[in-house]
Amino acid sequence: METREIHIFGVPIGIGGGQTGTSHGPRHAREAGLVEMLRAQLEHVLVKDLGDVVLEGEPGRSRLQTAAEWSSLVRDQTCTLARNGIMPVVIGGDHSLATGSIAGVTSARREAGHPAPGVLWFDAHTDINTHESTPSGNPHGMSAAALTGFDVEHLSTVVGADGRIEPDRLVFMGARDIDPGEQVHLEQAGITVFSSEQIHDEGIDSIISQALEIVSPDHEPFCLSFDIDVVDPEHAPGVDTRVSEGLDPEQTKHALERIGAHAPLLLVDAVELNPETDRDNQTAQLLVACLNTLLRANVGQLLKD
Ligand SMILES: [Mn+2]
Repeated sequence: METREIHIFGVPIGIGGGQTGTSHGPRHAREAGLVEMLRAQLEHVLVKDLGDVVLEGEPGRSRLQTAAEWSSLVRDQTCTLARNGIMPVVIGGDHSLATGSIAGVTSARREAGHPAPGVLWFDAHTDINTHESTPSGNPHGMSAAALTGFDVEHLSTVVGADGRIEPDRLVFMGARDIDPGEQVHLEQAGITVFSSEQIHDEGIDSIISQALEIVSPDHEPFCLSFDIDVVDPEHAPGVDTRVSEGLDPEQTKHALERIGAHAPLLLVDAVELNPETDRDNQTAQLLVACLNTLLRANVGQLLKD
């Protein structure tokens, strides 16, 4: 049988968030057994750990410019992997890195004659502020804005025309902390948001079916950007920005299992793990378990592709 490859790399960036502890996320995820678990659990898949992408010499530039420089490195890496038919699994680090990871894969898909892929974005937030609308100034809240064509200083340059995604093929899952300016952007762009409240009311299965119908209607390959703060802080305290009323771990894993079984994944981001706010490695272990569930379910799809 043919072998597929998944390459993991870390992006120890914290400057895009409100705290800098997420820069230790990649190390923390590896210490929780990420690489060993995937190697043991994924059959017919070669799992490689490429180590971390590292930006040299940060001081002296703005946070947005620095975040954009990190994302530019990430973009080069995911673009090269996608061109070679390899699935990048990107471990953060703060969520600003998704600007680069998604733009890289999207540009590689366009280059190969495919449309921009759909993107499923798990997050307590919608990360769709610009530098004008943001209340916090944090670049990790602007990645989705740059990717969908809003003008964000420095980050939009990383995305470029070929890295841009289609707003009507982007879906947010589990959002529950949306700034007023973000609400305006979501409506302007026509982006679908399934809030955590809707998920609790309607049930995860119904919502996942609706979300997959938008990001991958004919089982086309798509991208997953997974911010662990989508899970309730009671179960995932180790994040930058805790927001209550989140998903529970079982709901989350069930959703990921269905996503993995639906279509081949082009990219997985796993971001915002902050060991400085974690409790007994609970969040790191949950993140590793989530990735394991997702990718085990995706193996059959990858081998079919
Ligand atoms: Mn996020």
